[in-house]
Amino acid sequence: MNKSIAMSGRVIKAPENFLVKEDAKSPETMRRKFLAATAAGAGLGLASVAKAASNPVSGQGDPNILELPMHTTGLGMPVAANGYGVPSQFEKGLQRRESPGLTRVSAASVAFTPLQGTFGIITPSGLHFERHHQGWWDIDPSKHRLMINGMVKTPKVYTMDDIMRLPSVSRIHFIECGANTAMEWGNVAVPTVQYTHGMVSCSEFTGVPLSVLLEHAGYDKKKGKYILAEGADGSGMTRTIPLDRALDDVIVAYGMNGEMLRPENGYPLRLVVPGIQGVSWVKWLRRIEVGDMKWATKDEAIHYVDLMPDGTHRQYSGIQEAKSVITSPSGGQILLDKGFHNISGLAWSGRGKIKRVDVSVDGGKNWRTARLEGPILSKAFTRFNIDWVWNGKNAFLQSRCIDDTGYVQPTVHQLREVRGTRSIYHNNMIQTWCVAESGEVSNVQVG
Ligand SMILES: Nc1nc2c(c(=O)[nH]1)N[C@H]1C(S)=C(S)[C@@H](COP(=O)(O)O)O[C@H]1N2
Ligand SMILES: [Mo]
Repeated sequence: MNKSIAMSGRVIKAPENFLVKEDAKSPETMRRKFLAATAAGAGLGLASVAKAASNPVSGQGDPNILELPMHTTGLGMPVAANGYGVPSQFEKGLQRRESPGLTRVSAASVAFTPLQGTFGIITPSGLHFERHHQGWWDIDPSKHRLMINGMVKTPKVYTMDDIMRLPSVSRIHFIECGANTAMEWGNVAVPTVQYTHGMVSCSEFTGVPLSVLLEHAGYDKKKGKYILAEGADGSGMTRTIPLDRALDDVIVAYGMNGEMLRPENGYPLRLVVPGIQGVSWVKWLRRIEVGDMKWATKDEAIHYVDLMPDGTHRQYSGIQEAKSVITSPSGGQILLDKGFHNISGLAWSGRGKIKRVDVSVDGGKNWRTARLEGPILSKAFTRFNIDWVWNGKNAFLQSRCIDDTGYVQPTVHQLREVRGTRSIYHNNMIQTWCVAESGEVSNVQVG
């Protein structure tokens, strides 16, 4: 049981009492076994068995002696012991992680969000995935500038102070790297949902609508068709975005989850392009240019193109189509026992709101509709839950979402029919987790 807890991080936790190490033949263990047997006979659940076998208050030791724990008798920590609060020492296992060997240097890599251990729809900022092409920087905001130029009446240069005086909006949106779930085009060697799906996160972003800045500069309403967004890091990150989209819901953001952006996520300024793949969410944003043609920069001509089955390349395929995944139970976890389990997961669509999520426990033969937890927001994570009583036999867990355009998340075979197998980007197939009779959960591909 200790093993399963270490592997799952947090999701399927045994009651604390089960963590007590025991000598198989000690009188204490014998007595516990006896109590367990009687309790089971009396139809009591496991949790109550555990309680009966240990001190009712401290949860450990002799049940007949009332030993109050230190946290009940002593003086606790003072306020502001952590000027900036940090998670409990018992939650240290929950970390964003780099996939070893994915890239040659860590500065051009990705650290994945541990989706198996987050609740609700907001990704804690410290667990937000990070993807850099040439490392991250902690840029001095007093020196940072944003230029708006190109086909505009008055080119502008803004300081951070200038930007923070302007009207702001706060919106909750997911950001997903186009390469999320890329490994699933091939085999199923990726063990956990952190690595299969962890290049997606969801935060509340605060900033100025790009439309406000474009209006200020007087963009060319007749000839302007696109904008180019440029970052201040050495990767030369430049991305074309259609002007109508730029004027719609794009934000020049400085805030994330109630505070300034984290350096890894583009401090002090990044572009938020709801529904569009992560690469267009240019970090350390320093320039927006208005133009009348697509720029075909390196990150849209060589990279971020989809190789189709007929050998052609699909370009500018930016929208992240509807996708969902079960985060618990998920690969690498172990179910401790048959019986009741809550199946929980996330769904999102780059085109709008999630309308429905169905869940199958038999590899897609039968489906039940899951409960969507509120709020259900456009281009944001939607959390779903559904009850499940596991009979202890092999099970194949899948989730399938439908967005408000009516689009249905495809199976792996449906996706491959259209896209072939040689793509990297935009894999939104239905994910399958196999629950073995041992309770071990692993990544598999079935129809
Ligand atoms: N300037 C700059 N912007 C960038 C990148 C970068 O390397 N440099 N990486 C892009 C990619 S590929 C992704 S997926 C997202 C990741 O954003 P995050 O690190 O906040 O998760 O940032 C995008 N914006
Ligand atoms: Mo990305």
